[in-house]
Amino acid sequence: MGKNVLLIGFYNEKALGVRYLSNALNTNGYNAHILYFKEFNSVNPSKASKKELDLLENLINEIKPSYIGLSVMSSLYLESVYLVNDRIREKFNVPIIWGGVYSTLFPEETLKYGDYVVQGEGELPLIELLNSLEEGKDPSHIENVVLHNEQKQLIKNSLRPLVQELDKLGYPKIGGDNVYFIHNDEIGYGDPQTKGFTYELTASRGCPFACSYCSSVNLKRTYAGKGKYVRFRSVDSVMHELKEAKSSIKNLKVIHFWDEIFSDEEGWIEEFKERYKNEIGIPFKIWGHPLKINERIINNLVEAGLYQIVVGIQSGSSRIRKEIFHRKESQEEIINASRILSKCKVPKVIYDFMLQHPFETLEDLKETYKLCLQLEPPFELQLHGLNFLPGTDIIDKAIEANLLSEEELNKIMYSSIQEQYDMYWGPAAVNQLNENSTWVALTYLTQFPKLRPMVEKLAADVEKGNKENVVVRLQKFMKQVTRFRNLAGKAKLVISKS
Ligand code: B12
Ligand code: SF4
Repeated sequence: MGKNVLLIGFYNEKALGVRYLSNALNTNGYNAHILYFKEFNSVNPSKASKKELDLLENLINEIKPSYIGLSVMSSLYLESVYLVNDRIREKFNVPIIWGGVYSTLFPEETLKYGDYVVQGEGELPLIELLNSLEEGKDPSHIENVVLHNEQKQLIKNSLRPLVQELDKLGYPKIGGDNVYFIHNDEIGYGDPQTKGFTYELTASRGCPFACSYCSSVNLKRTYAGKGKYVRFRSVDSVMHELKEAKSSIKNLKVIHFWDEIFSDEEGWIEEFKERYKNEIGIPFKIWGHPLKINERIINNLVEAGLYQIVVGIQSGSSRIRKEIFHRKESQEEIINASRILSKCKVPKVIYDFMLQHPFETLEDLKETYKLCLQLEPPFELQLHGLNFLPGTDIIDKAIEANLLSEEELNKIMYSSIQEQYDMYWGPAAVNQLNENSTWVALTYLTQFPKLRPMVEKLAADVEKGNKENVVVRLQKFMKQVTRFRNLAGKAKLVISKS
C-alpha cells in the first residue's frame, strides 16, 4: 500500500482540482484521500469553526497522511485556509504542500505558510515532488516547485510546458472511499457529489479572452511561452468520464460543464452532439461568450441537450466593457448573440452583469438598461457586484484612476469571506439605495417581456425624477416571483425521469 496523501479542497464539495490530483496520485502508487472542507455557499459563508478544525485534527490522526496538500483555488477564503494550515502545523509534523490558482499566482507569499508550493497544473509536479521526497533526493530543481533549500534560500523553479494532450491527465476521481466532507460542525463520509443531482466537469482548460477583472489572464501570463493555453479534451475522454458519473450517481439529472468558454472547435462540437445525445442524454449547462455564439454551435448544442447557458456581458456600456473590462464585443455583437440564442431555442438563457462599481457612472447604468431592452427574450438576468481579485489588471486601473487606494483595495481583497461575498453577491452589492439603484431595478425588470411597455414608461418617469419607489418595489416583487419560478423549475428537473 502506497503512502497516504491527504488533499484538502475548500468551500467546494465538487472541487475539480483535488479530484484530478487524487486520480494522479492513485495511478502513481500513492493512496489519496480527499477532504472537502466546508460547502460552497455564496449567500452565507462562514469561516472554519473550532469544531470543524477539531474534526480535521481527528481525521488526520485517523488517516496518518505522509503529506498534506492544500488546494487554494480562490483568495476569498484565505482566512479559513490559514486556520487549517495553523492547526496542522500546531499538531502534526507533516509536510504541507500548497497548490491551486492562488498559490500559482502568489507563490512567494504562499511559501510563508507551506513547506512547498506547486505552481500551475499539479498532476506531474506533485508526483515528481513526492517521489523525490520519498527517495530522499533533493527536490530543489523540480519544475513548478517553489521551496526553500537547505540553505534557506527561496528557489522558484521555472514552469514545465503545459500538457497539450489533456487526455493524458485522465479525468477526476468520482466517488470511492477515502473521501470526507467537513461542514456545519459535522463530518460526512463518501463523495458528496455522488449523493446529489448534478455532476460537474470541464472539457477544456484555459480561456482565450483577457478580461481585466479575471485571474485567467494572469494565469495565461504565468504560462507565457509554455505552449498553447486553451486546450481541449477529446470527446471520447469526456464521454468516458460522463458514463462513469452516470453509473456512480443514482439521481443524476443535470451535467454542469464549467469550461471557461465551452468549445467551439469545428468537428469537436459535431462529434460531441452525436455522442452526448446517444450515450449520455442528460440536460447540461454551460458558460458562453457573446463572441463564441453562432448558429452552428448553438444548434448542435441544443440538439445534444443544452438546457442552460450563462453568458457574461458584464456591462451595457461599451466604454466600461472596452476601456475598463477589456472586453472586445460590440453592442451589435451582443444583441446578435442574443438573437441566435433565442432563435435556437436554448431553454434557459442567463445574462450576467457586474454593476455598481466605482468605475460606473449613471450614464453607464442607463446604457446597460438600454442594451437589456434590446436583448432578445426569453432570458434571465444575474446582476451582481464587481469582485476585485488580487493581481488582476483592474486593480491597477482603480489605483490609477484614484478610485480606490492600494490600502483600500487590500482591505477589500483580504477581508473576511462573508464580507467578500457580500461585496460580490450580497444585497449591498446591487441594492444600494441611491439614484443608481433605480436604474439597476429598471434593468432587472427588462427580463420580463410582458412588463416591458410599463418599464419603458417608468423609465421615462424616472428621467423626470418621479416613480423611483414604484420601480424599486416592482423589482422586489418580481424577484420573489423569479425565485419561486426557479425553485419550481429545479423541482421539475429533479423529479423528471432520466
Ligand atoms: C470552474 C470554476 C469554478 C467552479 C468550480 C466547479 C468545481 N466543480 O470545481 C465554480 C463555479 C463552483 C467556481 C466558484 C468560484 N470561483 Co471559480 N473558477 C473556475 C475556473 C473557471 C476553473 C477551475 C477549475 O476547475 N479548473 C480545472 C482544475 C483541474 O484546475 P485547478 O482547480 O486550477 O487545479 C489544478 C492546479 O491549480 C493544481 N492544484 C490545485 N490544487 C492543488 C493542490 C496541490 C497540493 C497541488 C500540488 C496542486 C494543486 O493542480 C490542479 C490540476 O491540474 C477558474 C479559472 C481557472 N482558470 O482556474 C475560476 C476561478 C478559480 N474562480 C474564481 C473565483 C473568484 C470563484 C468564486 C470565489 C466565485 C464566487 N464569487 O463565488 C467561487 C469560489 C469557489 C471556491 N470554493 O473555490 C477565481 C479565483 C481567483 C481568486 N483570486 O480568487 C478564478 C481564477 C476565476 C476568476 N474570476 O479569476 N469556480
Ligand atoms: S471570458 Fe470569462 S474566463 Fe475568460 S477572461 Fe473573461 S471573465 Fe475570465
